[in-house]
Amino acid sequence: MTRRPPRYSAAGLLWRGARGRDWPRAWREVDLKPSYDVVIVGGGVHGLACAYYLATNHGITNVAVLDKAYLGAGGSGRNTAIVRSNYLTPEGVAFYDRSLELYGSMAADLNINVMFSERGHLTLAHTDSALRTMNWRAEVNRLQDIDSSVIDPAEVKRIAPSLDVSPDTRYPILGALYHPPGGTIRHDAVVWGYARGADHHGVELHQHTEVLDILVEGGDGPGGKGPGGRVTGVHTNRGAVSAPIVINCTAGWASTIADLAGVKLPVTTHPLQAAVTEPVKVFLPTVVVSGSLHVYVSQTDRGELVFGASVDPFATYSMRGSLDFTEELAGHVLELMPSVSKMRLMRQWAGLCDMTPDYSPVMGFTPVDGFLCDVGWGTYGFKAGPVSGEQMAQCVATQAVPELIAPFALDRFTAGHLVGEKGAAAVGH
Ligand code: PYC
Repeated sequence: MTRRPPRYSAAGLLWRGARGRDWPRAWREVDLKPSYDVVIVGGGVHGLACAYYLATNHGITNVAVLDKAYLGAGGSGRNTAIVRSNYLTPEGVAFYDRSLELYGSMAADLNINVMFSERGHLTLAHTDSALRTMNWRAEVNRLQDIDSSVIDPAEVKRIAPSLDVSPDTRYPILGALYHPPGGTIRHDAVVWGYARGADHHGVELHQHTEVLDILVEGGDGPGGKGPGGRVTGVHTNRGAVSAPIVINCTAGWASTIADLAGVKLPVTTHPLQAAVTEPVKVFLPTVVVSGSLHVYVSQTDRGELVFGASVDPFATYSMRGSLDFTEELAGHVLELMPSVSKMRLMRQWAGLCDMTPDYSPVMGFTPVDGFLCDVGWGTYGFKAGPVSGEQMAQCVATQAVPELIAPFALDRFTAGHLVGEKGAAAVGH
């Protein structure tokens, strides 16, 4: 089934807005069927993008996306909406660059205003070793035609005048990696765009549908699960569903969902906190990241500053904000931008990050036939949503691992082929 997303004229939008009703549902609410060709666990950007590309690129529409909460309730709604492709490894650069490309055409592709703002991205270096890493990244980036270069403090000041670049600060800015194509995008619109697009192509979206078990037979582990087994479906709080393919697209619960199939993931889960200020006149034209000071900041079109810091140092599934975080954040932000000292924080939140040993994801097939993973995103998940969906859909449709995600296979941890991406982190670890 293919239905086109509704298109409204400006007059139609005004009329509906003024009446405040008569909006058609963005996606259907349907009964859960007893079987699908593909079940996707997790209704965030990754799961929805995968469903969308299964339907649009490969004509696979008998697909259910299941989420235990609402669409976008997890990492997709709890990030700081930064996108970029200035990674450290050639594998990472190629992969995130495809994501940036898909983000760039998303408004037209999905017919939704995702507010993509290619405002540029500065990663500050405060030490000689940080400057060396920035030069390394710039070299790797440029070899792959990514617009990325190291600039000096005077150029940093020209791009972001509110930064204190004087040499007598506690952490002087020695230079920065400048990546003009990086920027921000409205994260919830991305979720809604993929959800609506997938729905219009016949995919079913089931919110408040929790996966309680993954059904596997013939495996080496307890209950016939684990390596050597074959997936047959899932058990949910709304009943059993059979499916020959189940894809784990969760964040936060990646390892617990994989455990249900008898697959062990090398993942520990840590909260990552963020905060937003009251709105002020726009003064920060670019995204600014300081790995050494553990802070990244951008200004929304409404004028709020959106901040993030390091992942919390303990493993937990709690998503509570903490005073420690706000205190440290405020201290570090003021080192960089003393002029914002009077701004008030409005809100803080946390998302969950599934950290792998090399800070790269786990994508593709697993030792359980029919059970695939798109997980282990650490602090890079949101920016990878579109490309992950596209590539996972291709993996399912062709039953072959696409080149772009081959480096991120689960067996790299036993084969010793790690893809070390810690040096590209905006977030302290
Ligand atoms: O890698 O750019 C990044 C990032 C920002 C916030 C979390 N990760």
